Amino acid sequence: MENKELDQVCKGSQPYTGLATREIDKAYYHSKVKLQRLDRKKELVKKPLTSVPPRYVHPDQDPPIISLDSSSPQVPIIDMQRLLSEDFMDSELQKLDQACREWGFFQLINHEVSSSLVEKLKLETEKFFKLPMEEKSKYGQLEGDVVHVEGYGNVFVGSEDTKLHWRDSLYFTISPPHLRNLHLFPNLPPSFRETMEAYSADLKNIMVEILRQIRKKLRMDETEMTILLEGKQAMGFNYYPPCPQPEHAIGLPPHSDFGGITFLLDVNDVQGLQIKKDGLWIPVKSLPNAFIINVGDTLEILTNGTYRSIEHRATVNSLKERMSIATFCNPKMNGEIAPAPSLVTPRNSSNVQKNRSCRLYQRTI
Ligand SMILES: O=C(O)CCC(=O)C(=O)O
Repeated sequence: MENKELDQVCKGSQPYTGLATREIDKAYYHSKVKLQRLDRKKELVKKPLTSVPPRYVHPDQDPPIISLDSSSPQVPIIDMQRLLSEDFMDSELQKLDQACREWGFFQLINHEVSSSLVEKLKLETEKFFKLPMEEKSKYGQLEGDVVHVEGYGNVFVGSEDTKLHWRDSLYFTISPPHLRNLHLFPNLPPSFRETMEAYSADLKNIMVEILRQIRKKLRMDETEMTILLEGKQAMGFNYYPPCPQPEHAIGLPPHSDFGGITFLLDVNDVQGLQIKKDGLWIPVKSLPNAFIINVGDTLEILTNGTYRSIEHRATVNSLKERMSIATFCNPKMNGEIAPAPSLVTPRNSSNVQKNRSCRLYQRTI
């Protein structure tokens, strides 16, 4: 964005747009932490925002039904080491099965992704979001392209009337490499790229193991997970700035994920994720060194509705910025998403109605 245009936005003579507002969000954040030296742009918005701009207002949000304390219902915890050990695998698999049926979410601990790799990715992520806006804008979403949601921006902005989310995100396909977006991935800072490649490979291994366990538990045929095992992996880096009226804005509105499973990593230990369980919004606090994993629509369909793809949302707060990293294990392109034949019986054939090709599905979400 040109400085002149930005100046007008900051003076309030022009409606907010995604890019300008991000600059304002950033300035708001910086003014909160009392930066010693304000540059020209930040000077213009020295006064922190005291209300949410209209395009960001999401009225009538359901409040979380409970606050987060030790008596709150907790997302089940699955221990990867126990899942792989002779002695405990049956009981742990039973827990995994129950978590996917009843919650659609679980926290995975003892997963063997090295904590140094995870910490490095968190640092690289923070570094990326703290880059000047001009730098980040180089990775901006392309318009008019089927892959336009890839890149840096406010994903899923459909038109000028679309309500915006209190979030910036960097989203792209990382694997298989030939599906990477060439305007984007090779240009990311090299240390960020290398770290995320190593992380993505480790998560792929965990995904393969979890899907293998699920297949075993549900007695699915060998090939019935192929659509996910040969699928593509995408990464979404989320940045939620502090918000002056968190009750009127939303970081990410209620949604379910399209793919097989999603791994969520909390970057800076600030709570924001809420999941809908039995009609109520429940806050989820991630455990140290854990991934929050959820079932996506494709796995719900594949398992003929046995496992549930649960609605979730990201809330924001007035004091702290929040960052998270979502890694999506999506089905392969052109595959047919349908219930696994081994799980369909005359009695349950109508559990899941959806049955369409991935390409069509991806276009219509
Ligand atoms: O940041 C979060 O807590 C949720 C992220 C999420 O749901 C997503 O990226 O799809």
